[in-house]
Amino acid sequence: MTASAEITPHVNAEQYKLLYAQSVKDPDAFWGEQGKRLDWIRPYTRVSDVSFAPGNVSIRWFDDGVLNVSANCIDRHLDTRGDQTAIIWEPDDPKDPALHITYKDLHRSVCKMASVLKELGVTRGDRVVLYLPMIPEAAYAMLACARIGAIHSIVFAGFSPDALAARINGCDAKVVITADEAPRGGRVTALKTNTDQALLHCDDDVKCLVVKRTGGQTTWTPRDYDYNKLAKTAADTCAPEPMDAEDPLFILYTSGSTGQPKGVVHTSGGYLAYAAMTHEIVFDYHDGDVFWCTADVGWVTGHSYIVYGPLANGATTIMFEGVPTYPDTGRFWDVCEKHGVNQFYTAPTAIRALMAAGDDPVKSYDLSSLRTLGTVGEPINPEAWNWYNTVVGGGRCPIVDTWWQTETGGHLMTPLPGATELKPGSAQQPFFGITPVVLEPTTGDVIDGNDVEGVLCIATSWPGQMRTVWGDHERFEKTYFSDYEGYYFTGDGCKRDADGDYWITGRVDDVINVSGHRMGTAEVESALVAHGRVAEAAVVGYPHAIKGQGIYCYVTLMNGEEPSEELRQELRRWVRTEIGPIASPDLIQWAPGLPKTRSGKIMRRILRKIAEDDFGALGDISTLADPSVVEDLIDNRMNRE
Ligand code: 6R9
Repeated sequence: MTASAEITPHVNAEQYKLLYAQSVKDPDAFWGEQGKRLDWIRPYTRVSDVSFAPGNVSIRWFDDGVLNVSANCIDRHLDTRGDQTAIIWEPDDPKDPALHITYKDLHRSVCKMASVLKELGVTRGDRVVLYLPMIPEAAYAMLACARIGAIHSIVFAGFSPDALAARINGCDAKVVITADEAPRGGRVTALKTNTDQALLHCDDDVKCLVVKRTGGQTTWTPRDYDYNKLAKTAADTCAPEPMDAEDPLFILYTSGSTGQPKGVVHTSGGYLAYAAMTHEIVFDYHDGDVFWCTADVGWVTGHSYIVYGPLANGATTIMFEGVPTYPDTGRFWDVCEKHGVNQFYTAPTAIRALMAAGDDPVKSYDLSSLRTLGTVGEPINPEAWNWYNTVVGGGRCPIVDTWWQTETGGHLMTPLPGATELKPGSAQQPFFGITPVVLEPTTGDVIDGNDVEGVLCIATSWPGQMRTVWGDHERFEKTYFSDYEGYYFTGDGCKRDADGDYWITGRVDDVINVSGHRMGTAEVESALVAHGRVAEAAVVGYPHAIKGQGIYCYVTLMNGEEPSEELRQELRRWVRTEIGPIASPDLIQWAPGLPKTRSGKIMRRILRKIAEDDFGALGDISTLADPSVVEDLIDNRMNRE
């Protein structure tokens, strides 16, 4: 399929090949040049200093350079585009006016927020947790932290008080920034009330800065500060703090296959250069374009492609507070038409949900401004891809299926508009400087050649790579560098087809992907067993038409407890409060016993097959302690409709 939109791509097919070859042959020369995208207070003389060696993993880029991320996203644009819109804020309710925030406005608001944070005692290196709706203040707060050298850690506003408390404590935050309430899809979440609950489990000296969003009633405690009041008198200038390239910019918690979520750490220079470059090249962004990434800033996609990448490039970026289906299923297209969106970036789960609403809601809007479409978060099925291509893109707009992770800071594999012959469902080719390798899962041997399948690792570093797990470098090494020595292990499986194009096949670990949100099955299990009536639980993913994967739970109750529909509902509610609505179980099957090996290990492979309705292919069950358990589970499996 050929991309045919009226684009003047930054790279064509030949240039891609040539530049890619250069980028992997001499990465320091390549990235040394790309680092110049940024303004440096003190230019770097060293480009990379990297070791993936077990016991000694260390990743440093541009490490003697000094810069400030907020100055790169704001100040350096003031002379040339001070009056250009930096952020278009589109509120939840389309009847409310959108805000057009210029680079000058942004500078002023970020300086005010930075001054307020300083007044609260926040200094370089301190951690600040953001628990905010998708409002401009979320971007102000991110950039204000960057301006004064504080490290932000955003907690998605859909997470529960418990999850928030764990993240505040996990990074010893000095301040939590929240809002009174978060409107979304016509409903409101009481963020401040959630924060109050969370703070009951945190140190008394954690301060809470409250932004007004709805004006809804909040209770004020001695640790609370009213942002809007403080901002009135706060200085509207604030000198950007000179930061080392390797000073942390942010922490973002993400789920893994074991234990509680870990704090992924990204640093300043390399991350920003990588976010800026991928934003420009992958979306074929050009000066003057209006760019829209529909993600929430609580996820890495929002960090890199709502805030840091676009603003570093001096773009106009849209921040959308709402959901795709409110007030109706035409909302995305309404916003595209209203603001003349040129690049549109969303998740397959949203595309599938909107596809189910039919073509009419799309066709009633003028989408002729669109040039590039993007997807992220999970594999996209060809049916959804084709609908996106023909109905939304009118067959004119290349689709970039961008594969990447919280850990990678920016896109690692993706087609490039105008340079790649597109294949629905394939992430296709590595971005510049990225060296994917396919390994044999058990031996770790590199599988060369095409038409092969295995686990996906990356052989060499790139500037946007995470540097460590906050407070636990050992966990970083163990999670990403110990299974396959000398490589960064992505946790994903992949195929390389006969043409050498890559197809991500999904996680090979116990991580599931629900509506593009990463979830460790272990997290849901530990929430379930924390309930007094549950003895044991095993959680797996199963194919779900809209969400990609649904959450299937096998629950063994305590002796004497009787299964009931009420208990099922209660457990659902329980998990929602323990983790958040995104972790809500779709199906709960009562399991008198779970299939275990003689050494007591739950055989998830079998549970996965049953959840997938694929129990004809259970494989070897000879190591089970009690094979009859499996028959019972098959007989009582849940209807997936
Ligand atoms: C950016 C983001 C990462 C996991 C990743 C993979 C899946 C993301 C994908 C994709 C197939 C794509 N994933 N993009 N799978 N095609 N285009 O999503 O980060 O939340 O950390 O999730 O998402 O399994 O390992 P994160």
